[in-house]
Amino acid sequence: MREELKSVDPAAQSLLKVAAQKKIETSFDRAERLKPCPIGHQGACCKMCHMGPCRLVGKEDEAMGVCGASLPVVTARNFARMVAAGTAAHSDHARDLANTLLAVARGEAKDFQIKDVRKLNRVAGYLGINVEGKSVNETAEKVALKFLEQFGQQRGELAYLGRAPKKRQEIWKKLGIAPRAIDREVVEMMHRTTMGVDQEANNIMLGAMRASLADGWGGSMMGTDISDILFGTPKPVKSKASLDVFKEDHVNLVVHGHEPSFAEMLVVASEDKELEAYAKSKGAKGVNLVGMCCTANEILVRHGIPTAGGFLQQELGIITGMVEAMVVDVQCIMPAIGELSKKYHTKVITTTNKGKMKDAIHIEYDEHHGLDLAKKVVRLAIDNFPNRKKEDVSPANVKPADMIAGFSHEYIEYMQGGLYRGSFRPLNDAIIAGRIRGVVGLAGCNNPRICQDSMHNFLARELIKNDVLVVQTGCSAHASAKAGYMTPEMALENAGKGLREVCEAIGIPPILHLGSCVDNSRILTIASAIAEEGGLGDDIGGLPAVGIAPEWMSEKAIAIGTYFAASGVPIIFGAGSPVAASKTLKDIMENKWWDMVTAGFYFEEDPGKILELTLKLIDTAREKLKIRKYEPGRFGTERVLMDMAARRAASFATPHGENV
Ligand code: NFS
Repeated sequence: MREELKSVDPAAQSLLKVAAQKKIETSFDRAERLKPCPIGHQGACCKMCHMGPCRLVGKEDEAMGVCGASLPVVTARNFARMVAAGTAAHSDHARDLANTLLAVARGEAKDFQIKDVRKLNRVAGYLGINVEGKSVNETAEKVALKFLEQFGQQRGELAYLGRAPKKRQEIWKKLGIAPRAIDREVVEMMHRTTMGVDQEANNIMLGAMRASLADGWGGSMMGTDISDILFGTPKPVKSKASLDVFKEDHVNLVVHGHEPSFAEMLVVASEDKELEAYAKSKGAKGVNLVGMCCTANEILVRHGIPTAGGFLQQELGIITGMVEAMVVDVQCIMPAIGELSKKYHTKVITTTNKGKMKDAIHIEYDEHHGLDLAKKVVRLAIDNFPNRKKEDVSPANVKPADMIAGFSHEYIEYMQGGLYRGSFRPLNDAIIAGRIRGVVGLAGCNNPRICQDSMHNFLARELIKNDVLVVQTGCSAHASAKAGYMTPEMALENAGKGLREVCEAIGIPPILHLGSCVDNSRILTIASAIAEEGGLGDDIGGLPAVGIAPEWMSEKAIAIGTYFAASGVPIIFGAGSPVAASKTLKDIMENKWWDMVTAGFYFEEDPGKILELTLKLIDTAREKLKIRKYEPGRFGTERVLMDMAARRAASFATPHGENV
């Protein structure tokens, strides 16, 4: 297949050509070579016990496993297990962060500090912890312990459910899907879907919603909040995105994976003067730290560290021949990079006992010695610089795109009214007036079975053209960043008139980078704030908002999609349906869920149809809310309150000293 059909990113295309010339097989090639099993792909393969695996082919009401399991039950169980796995991934990430917060609070992890005390106090408030008379560390300890309790508590419900609008909480209660504890919901889902337990598809899917809510309003939300407390709440920051952020004259160190705490230490170590001198002694000008996947998003939104992109860039990064070391932790790390690294001088370094890899060096991360370990890794990368082979160096030769990232709930609130009067009023008013047609969360992975970034980029462009405000996370955000869509100027040229005016007035680009995939929780709290601000109903359900993951591949994406639907946001996934085998499942997710949680979950592969459905869902929500009918091109002549230049002059100092 031609490179242009594999990716729309010119840098990726260029590296794919290098791979082809060198006869290096990548995931793009393997996706062509390995056709997915059609039965498993649609959710019709049951391998819950050793009487099978059973392939449930044939008519929906006739297909059956050896035990008698029906097709809807098998499909629902497979889906529910994906939700449980995704929830486990995000939540285990949060657990590690909660332990780090506890260690910091107790003075046992001296390299970290509580960077955002304001956020700590706000979070303490959500958790019902009285901060009066307590030192910062005492509050942090209480918060960390409360968070850890959320995993295994035997009574009650997750504390963060209280952050959802009252109406939503009532819906969850009525359906019996309010999660009790994170671990419990994951364990229960595994139990219910094992051989011979839950035999009713609708009930299994209710369980899946409950487990997913333990992710969205549990693990993911905690992950976001603890990261903000420890490492700082994001605010706009400038950076660059491309496979060409590697520097030929520097030691290139890639940090890839998901958890931010070691990455924070690597940021410090990569700027260490002694290590810089050491790099110079080896013939390099310094150390160039670059991010990949969601770790990239974490250090991008807080420090402006450039990103080499998302999931499908990891092999291509190594193929540039310029990566001295790739440090990985958990999730979305392709096993293929171990073998690939042997063809180059690149060292792959694993950092957690949970995720080891053949052909990698293992340096176990421990927050109690974070900086020392980070320095060890940087030193290792520097030592590897002289091993770089000139003949292997293949830059993509595509200028990295400029970008602005770092829009948090707190910042969006702030920019609509300042530090003490922050609100969502201007945004709500703009939606009510029809300047903004609706809001879309564009998120999720890349998948080598789909031309890389093609759907993300198409949808981002078309949505803003249709006056839809786009918020992005994960690899979807990387796609827009690389395409140069995350600058106010670029995107404003393409946005519809109404949206453009609002963006100029409050000083935001029409495509907002909200962070990593756990930061999808920011979208939940923003949606709650919009609902509570007034004028757009009193629930997340019913808002003119849609979530889309057009190129998904991970179980985590399924957990995210499910918690959004269960929270009232309709969801559309591209890249094929894991429940396609069962019409009953399709009916449950597209129709019954509307009656239960006021949102549906759709699978649609055609990007044009995804766009159409998104706009239809938004317009229907507007109609039901009885707000002004959206009319394209209605706005565009009125006075601009504060243009982008003025807003910039008001300035925000980024951690790297640039003004945004
Ligand atoms: Ni999300 Fe982030 Fe990317 Fe997909 Fe993987 S990196 S957690 S799962 S591939 S968006």
